[in-house]
This record gives sequence, structure tokens and C-alpha cells, in this order.
Amino acid sequence: CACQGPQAASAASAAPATAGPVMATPVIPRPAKVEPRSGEFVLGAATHLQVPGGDAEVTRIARDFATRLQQARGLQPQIGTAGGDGAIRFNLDPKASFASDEAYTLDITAQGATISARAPAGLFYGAVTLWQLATADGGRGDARIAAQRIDDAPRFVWRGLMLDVARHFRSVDEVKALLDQMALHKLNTFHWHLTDDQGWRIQIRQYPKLTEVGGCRIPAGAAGRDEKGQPKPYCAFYTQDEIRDVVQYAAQRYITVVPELDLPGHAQAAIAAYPQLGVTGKAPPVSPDWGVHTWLFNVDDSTFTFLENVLGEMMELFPSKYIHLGGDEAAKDQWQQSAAVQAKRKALGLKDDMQLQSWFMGRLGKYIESKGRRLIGWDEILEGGPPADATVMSWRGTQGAIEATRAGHDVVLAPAPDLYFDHIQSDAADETPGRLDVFALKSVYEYPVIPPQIDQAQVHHVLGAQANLWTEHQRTNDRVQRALFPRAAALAENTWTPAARHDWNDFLKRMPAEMARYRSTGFHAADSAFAVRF
Ligand code: TNX
Repeated sequence: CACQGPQAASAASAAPATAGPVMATPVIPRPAKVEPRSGEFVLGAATHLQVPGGDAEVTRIARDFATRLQQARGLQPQIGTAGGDGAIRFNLDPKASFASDEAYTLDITAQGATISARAPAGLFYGAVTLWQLATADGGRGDARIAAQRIDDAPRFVWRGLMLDVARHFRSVDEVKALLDQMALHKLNTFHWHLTDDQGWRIQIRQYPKLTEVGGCRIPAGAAGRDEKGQPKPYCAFYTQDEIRDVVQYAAQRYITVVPELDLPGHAQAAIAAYPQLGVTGKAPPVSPDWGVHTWLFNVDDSTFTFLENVLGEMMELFPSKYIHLGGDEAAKDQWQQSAAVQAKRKALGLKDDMQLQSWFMGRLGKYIESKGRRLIGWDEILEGGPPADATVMSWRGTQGAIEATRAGHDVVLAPAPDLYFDHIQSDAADETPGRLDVFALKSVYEYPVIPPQIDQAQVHHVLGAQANLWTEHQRTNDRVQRALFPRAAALAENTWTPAARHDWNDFLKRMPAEMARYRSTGFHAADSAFAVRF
């Protein structure tokens, strides 16, 4: 085969860094700074995990590390406040000088290892790094780790994945497994696309029909019929207890869950449940098929009351600073055809329906700001003038990011097609189905998160990047996992590691250990990622 891949690349090694050249540190994302030392640390059955002071959160981090180590190598380290020689110390020092709460140092000598950070998130990431070093050889029992000092901190604050659970639903356990993998990649933002034309997936206590009616569709074609040819509904949603459980699970892994309520378009499931929210008063079905649909929320006060009530319940569930209000693909036909909507637009002194959408988003933006939150939306929110203080998620390429930063807005890069993981990653025969342009691991690794057109003075507005997984084609969890991984590893290194430390060939050398880790944690990453000519 003319391909390069885990088979072709030399296996990453945890062998001691003695005199000779340093082995690639088998960690993904690559740490910002690694200083080799002589000797090696043996992490074995007798190794203690020391949490000086016994802080509860740090103890939880140590326990999490112990559990992972147990799963990977069968080691069961004891946790306590005392350490001694050969211990792994979890050193939380709020006064220490670190670049951010996510930064850490990991100091490994023959006598033991110390993870230091000013905040628990940093300790957690330091422990993830140590776990990767301890699992690089894929073996069981004692782990031999080269002595070294790692100083690490992220390149961007927003390192994310978006999962669309409206088109195809994923269970709480499946979402948690994804959050686990995200944490092991130091990805910290999970954007949860919860509402769309094809399904409303979050319980709202005041409006039960959103999930009873809006959570069910009869899919078009064979998928919507049982063996007897009878309609076979596709129904699913998360209860509020389940949402709280996921949000807490994520928080324990230092992941923020950013919920999305998509509006004013992608509203067909909501309008199917409550037709009075729409412009026409008619009730559509929850959409049975894909594509851009025309159902829009109305602009009258009762619709805003509904949306604010929904957002109120969502903000109780999601502590995230950002609330995603969508804004994408809102074809304006229904607004144009409604005399009442046009009368309202004129009364507001708005020139066109773009400005009306901007007013619509702005009004809800003010509402969530009154609760101390911030609006983030797809780059269509730039049309008609973006609401002040809105953060823009640039999906139609990078133009949105360029314009938004010029206007002083923060941005997150989530550009189609480059970071749209619903596109396939190879044209191998066993490739997971998806949209048909190939976006391979390497192009994700090399994607320029800071578009060159952004002025140096505005670069601070780039919060980071995320990959989006729309799930029209990803019916099963297996497909979701393979579409996301290993490309998410490339995204993680792109968004965590300083640009000067990006090195594709070095990354490729670290991938065999990463692929082995996916296998050992029961996660399905696509081997087909390597069946391309890089
Ligand atoms: C556009 S990207 C959408 C989604 C679709 C996706 C793929 C974006 C903000 N909106 O609703 O799932 O294309 O078909």
C-alpha cells in the first residue's frame, strides 16, 4: 500500500530517554514544551497517588486517573495525602504563575512525578498527559516512563466538537463516552445541537408537546416503515434529569456544554408541536427528510414569551456562559408572505427581513444577557448587523470570522467544509458513509485556525475552533465515533498545541499509540483515516 499510517509509522516508545536522541513524546495533543531528563520513572503496583491536603476535587481527579490506569494496565494505585518516594503528586497551587487555569507542569524523575497547576482543570490535563505516557506501549503491568519535564498550556480557549442529535439521536451513555474521549484529547467545549426541523430533543417542562410531538418523526422512505409497511416513528429526547447528568459529567472532565436552540429557522419540529409559534398558523409534520426547510418562528410577542420561557429552562440546566441561538439557513419566504410580519418590520423601522432577523436575534440576545449569558450564533447573524456583543461561529468558510473580527466580535472557527466531519475522511471501501468530499486527517491537522486575512490586532478575537458533526448520514453511534475520530485528535493538536510545535510527521508517529488507546477504551476510530496518500 502506498499509504502512511499506524502500520507504516514507527511505534511510539516509552523507552527511557537516556543519552541518545529523544523519542517523540507519545502525547496527543503535543505539549507546548518538553525537556528530556535522564533516567526513567517506573509506575507500578506500589506507586501512590498523593493529594496533599486531600482536596475533594483533586482527589476526584486522582481517582479518575487511577481508574483509567486500572483499565489500561491493571494497576491499582492507592490515593492518600502522604506520598513518599516514587509517588505521583497532584499539586494544586492557586498562587502559582501559570498561563491559564488549563495550564500545568508535569515533572517526571526517577523518584516520582509531580503535576502542578493553579486550578483543577490543569491538574486534570496533566493527569491525562501522564496517562498517555503510561499507556504508550500498549502493555499491562508496570509502566516505564522517560524522565522529562513538560510545561503545557493551550493555544486556544475554545477547542470543540459539535454533535447534532436532532437528525439522529445519541443516548446519554453514548454522549458520555464521547465526552470521555474529548477529555482525553483536552477538548473542552461540547456544542450540543438539540433542536432542528427533524426533532426537538430536550424536555421543556412548560411545553411538553415539544418532545411529545416535536421529538417524533416518521422518516421518509424505508426507514419510516416497519415490516408490515406501517409508519415507524423515530422518537427520542433527553429528560431534564438526563441533561443535568450529562452537564455534570462534562464538568467533571472540564468540558463546557454549550446548548443550541436553533432559530428563527430550523424550527419545524417546534412548530409541529405548537403551530401558533409559526407564521402561518398551520401545523407541519416534524420534517421527515433533510435539507433547508421554510418553517420560521413568528415575530410576535407570544412567540418571544415562549422562546424566553424555553431559554429560561435551558439556562437553569446549562451553566455555560454561551448559549447558541442558531441563526443559520433561515429562508425568509414565510416572513415575506405574512402581512402581519411585514407590518411589524415596518413599525420597527427595519429595512428588510435580514434586519428583522438581526432584531429577532438581538432581542433574545438581550434576554440571555440579562441572565448573565452571551449569545453565540452561526455567521448568518452578521447579516443585517450582528447583535452587539454576539460571538460569531463561522461556518460558511472563514468570511464570517474575518468580517466579525473586523467589527470587534469574538469568533469560533467551525468552517465548512474543512472541519465538517460529516464529510468522509478517505475513499477507502470501508469508509463510514458521509458527504462525499474527502477531508483527511492531515487537512484537519493543518487547517489554519487563524485565517491569514485577520489583522494581527484582531487575532485575540479568535477564541478557537470546533469540528461539526451533522448527522443526516450518521445513523449509528459507530458511525458517529468513526466520523469524529481520529480526526478529532488532529483538531485537538491544532487547537491545543502552539502553532510553532505543529509537526505532521511527528503527529503521525504518535498515532499508533493513540489508535491503540481507542481500541483499549472500546472506542471506534476509523482506520480508514490512514488509507489515503498524505
Ligand atoms: C447546514 S451548517 C446546516 C445543517 C446541516 C448541514 C449539513 C449549518 C449551520 N446548518 O443544518 O445539517 O448543512 O447538511
